[in-house]
Amino acid sequence: MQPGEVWGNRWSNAVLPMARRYMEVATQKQSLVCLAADRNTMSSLLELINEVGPYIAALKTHVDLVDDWSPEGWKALCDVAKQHNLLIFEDRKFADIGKISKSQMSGIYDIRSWSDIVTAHLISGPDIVDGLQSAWKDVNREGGVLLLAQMSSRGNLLTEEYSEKVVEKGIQSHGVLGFIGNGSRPDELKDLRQRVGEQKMIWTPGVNIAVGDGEMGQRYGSPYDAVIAGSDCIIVGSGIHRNENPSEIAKQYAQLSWQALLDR
Ligand code: 5BU
Repeated sequence: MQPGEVWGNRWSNAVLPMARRYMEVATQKQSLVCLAADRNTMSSLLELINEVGPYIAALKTHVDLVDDWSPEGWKALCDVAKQHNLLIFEDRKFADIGKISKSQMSGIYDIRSWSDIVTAHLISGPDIVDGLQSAWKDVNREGGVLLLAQMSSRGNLLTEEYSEKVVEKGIQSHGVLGFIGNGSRPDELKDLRQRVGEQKMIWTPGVNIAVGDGEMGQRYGSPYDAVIAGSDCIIVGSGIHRNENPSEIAKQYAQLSWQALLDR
């Protein structure tokens, strides 16, 4: 199956190369799953990626929560992710002014050199996107920025008015791959998709086959409903990495998400 056949307008309207790359990988793997690999040791991360690599399209990291992080270990992990043909997405949630966000893409973690996608708030204004893209450019790479238009956590302060402004600015910006939407609330997602239109992506955390409240204010909605409502990628963490059989459950999330895209 060709990506254009399943992704329709999202494929034909895509401008940023990273958008097409994601849709190609997702089509090839028949999976819209991004694994939120929130484990604290290099060995358990590696083990997890090797187990579920075939069933996911992207790997989401929090580089600063790993206890035994080292540059060599991280490089090895990224190499394994590439062998599984995964996009690497650092969920850094940059929020500072453009030039500082740019500097934070280097530093000890050197996020610009291995990430394909990063998250950012637009709270400091639109120049943050230029800052992040210019960091990638300095190492001859081009990535995609996902702007937080909504969040999945209870009581978050991203109001509808704020979200509308993020979308209004973000859809005009070349370096923006798309938006983070709240996977736990399909109705909110539908509204977001209407505002975003057909060009940019929506990726959604807060999804789990077991719908309901999670730990510390996290909320979960159905991954199938999220895709039907307009999500292009479901971000699943504990639903996979805390399951006793991560590869089997990742396969189920993959099938669910792919079926939802076909149904959409
Ligand atoms: P979970 O275990 O499926 O709840 O993990 C969710 C992941 O998505 C975790 O890495 C969060 O940092 C991330 N996340 C989120 O849960 N909600 C949000 O609004 C954003 C990111 Br943005």
